[in-house]
Amino acid sequence: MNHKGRTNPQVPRGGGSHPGQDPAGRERRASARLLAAVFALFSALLLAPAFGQSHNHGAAAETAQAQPAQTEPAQAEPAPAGEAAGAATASPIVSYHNATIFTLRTGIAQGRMVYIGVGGDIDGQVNPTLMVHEGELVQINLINGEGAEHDVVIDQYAARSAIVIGKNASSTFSFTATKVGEFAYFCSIAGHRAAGMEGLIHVMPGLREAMETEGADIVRDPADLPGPIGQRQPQVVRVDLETVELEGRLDDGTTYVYWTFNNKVPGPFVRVRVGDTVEVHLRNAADSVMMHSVDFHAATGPGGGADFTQIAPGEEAVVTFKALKPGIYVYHCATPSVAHHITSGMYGLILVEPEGGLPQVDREFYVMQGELYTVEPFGTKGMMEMDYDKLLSERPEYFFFNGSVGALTRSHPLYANAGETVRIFFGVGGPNFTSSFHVIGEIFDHVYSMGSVMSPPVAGVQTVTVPPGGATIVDFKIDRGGHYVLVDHALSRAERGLVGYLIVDGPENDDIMHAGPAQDGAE
Ligand SMILES: [Cu+2]
Repeated sequence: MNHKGRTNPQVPRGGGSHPGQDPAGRERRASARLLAAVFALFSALLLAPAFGQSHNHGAAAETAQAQPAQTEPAQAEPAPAGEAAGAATASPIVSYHNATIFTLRTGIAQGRMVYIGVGGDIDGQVNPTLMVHEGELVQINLINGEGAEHDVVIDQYAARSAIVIGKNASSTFSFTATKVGEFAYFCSIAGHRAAGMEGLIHVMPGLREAMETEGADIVRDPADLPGPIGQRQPQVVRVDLETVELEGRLDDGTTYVYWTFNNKVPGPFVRVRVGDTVEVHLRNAADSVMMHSVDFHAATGPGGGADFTQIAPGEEAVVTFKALKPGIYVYHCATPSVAHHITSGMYGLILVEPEGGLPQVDREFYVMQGELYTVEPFGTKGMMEMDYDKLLSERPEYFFFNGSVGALTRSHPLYANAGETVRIFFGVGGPNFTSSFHVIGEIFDHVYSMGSVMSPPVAGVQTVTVPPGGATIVDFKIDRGGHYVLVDHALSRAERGLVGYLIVDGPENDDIMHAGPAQDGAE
């Protein structure tokens, strides 16, 4: 299981595929766009099923090792069509795929012979229109649903399936959609096309990325963190992390291909106590493009674990470390170019509780700040492309909490009640910008400066500075209701997405603050 020291020559070890690093950058960028487009498509099609196979992982990883990364698997070995598109991911053969897959089952609808879509957007549709983009590799699986002989033919591409004979027989074929337009697919068995077995394949011009406006929700809910450990003896704690690349929603109508731990930004909040042994199982999803790894700032040892966890898609690595010092620490991917991996979303926090835990509060939250470097200016619709030059010269377009613009305003504000004590574990993934973290309308009662819980907290703080790769803990009691605003007090960044709400239920007009002049005798 432990792949330490193993290298995979088929997959570039970082750097190689980053656009903009060399004079050939333009061309590479173009291919990266294509790759990204293809990937986006695949993440949509296959991500959910990819999770279902996590238990097969060991075997899948071994098989994937033997697969050249460049193989076009859909052509190399068609998946059994009877399993439908989703199940195709169970085979590592199609893990590096870059095909758009449709599955059609033959059947009868309203007295006519038809094709019926299986899985994905076309599920259940009669003679579905197959939407693809120019240049995409298209794979069509045909399943015989009722027992008569059938096939699928697309004349314009000179593409056709084998004839499927007998119920549940299946066949698969693929072709590259080089011609733009609408073309018929149909059954070539005599009379079947006229009987209803005909549909359209619509090949749209341009890359898919230009059309995509929606993406997966990659936002980590700030309330999504494990509860306090408190009193218990040190033990072995297993941590499962999966590196997943997916097209996610960056803003309304704007997406980006995030690289994540466990599909969200930041990655899962890891909580252990001092003296625990942390056994980290890092799995790189089979449909990843990049190698990934993990560096725990809470660990003592080479690369914080990154030296033992550089893994190719489909692989798994295990590294174990002792949590020697309590504190709040960042973890992040440490595969070159590290800045690229971090900006794309590969960071999270680990809390190593001191013996007995932290003082109790009513609510705890998990917030991390990051910035993103896109070719397109802030506010552009469509799918964003990472800009390596901007990354190197530290000129971000986007700043955000928890992975996207609006993550902590529109989708997941922090909620509390007046009178409660609140704690925010706040970290900066970055990769480059130091945060001047502040909650507008509040004063931090306690700040665990520099993330240290071994030193006494500082009392009564307005704004706390948190460097990239650093974290802090702030506690405060909320005295009254109202909307409070989380910001980096370098407020230009709020205009680029960096803002969050703390919505507090409770009386909003009281003697601590109220509209108008001081009231007689009250103050
Ligand atoms: Cu990575």
